[in-house]
Amino acid sequence: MKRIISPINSRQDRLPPGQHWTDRLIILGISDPPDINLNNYRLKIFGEVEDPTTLTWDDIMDLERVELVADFHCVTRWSCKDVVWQGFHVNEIKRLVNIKPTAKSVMIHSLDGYTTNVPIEYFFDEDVIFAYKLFDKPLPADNGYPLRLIVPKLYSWKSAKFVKGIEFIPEDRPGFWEQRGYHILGDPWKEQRYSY
Ligand SMILES: Nc1nc2c(c(=O)[nH]1)N[C@H]1C(S)=C(S)[C@@H](COP(=O)(O)O)O[C@H]1N2
Ligand SMILES: [Mo]
Repeated sequence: MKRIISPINSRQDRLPPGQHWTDRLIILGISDPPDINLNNYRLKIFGEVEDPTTLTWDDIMDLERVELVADFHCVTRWSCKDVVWQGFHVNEIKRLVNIKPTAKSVMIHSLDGYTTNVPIEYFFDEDVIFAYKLFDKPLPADNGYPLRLIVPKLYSWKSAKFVKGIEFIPEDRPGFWEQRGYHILGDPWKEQRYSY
């Protein structure tokens, strides 16, 4: 299996300003985790793409598996070192749907009603994956079962849990927390916490 170590882990300023290390992921979500039956689970990929598609869980299991080791930085100031995820790399999506040149950003849709936006150049990055395992075990319900986006270079509200849809959009627009005062991008090293 291919192993990716996020380049953020080897930064000289590994801990972003205003953060402190914790020894585990702290569960933060807008509601309880949704009930999931993998037989009915579908991942919809749509928007500014040539070939929109809907994947079943079996389709997802057929995608090449990668391991990602990455620090995790929450805007509420805790950070967790070397979290180990497994899943598929975002480049698999390029192969599946043919992204149109008009796609400038991605809106992630989750089963709990959560959404978050990630500009296309941050989405298609070497260390961005959709994870279904955490520390070698199936992703726990609270951490995003069955599928979760991981974007190590941005604050972890961008790492959407319970993903059900990937929408390519022609213009960046705010998701759930971004509409409620969080920064539109969220770079931890620039302390882009809030939009005011
Ligand atoms: N679908 C969904 N994803 C979400 C959230 C949420 O409420 N719903 N909260 C975000 C926030 S603010 C954080 S800090 C992380 C927390 O991840 P964890 O619970 O695995 O530690 O999930 C992010 N992803
Ligand atoms: Mo967060």
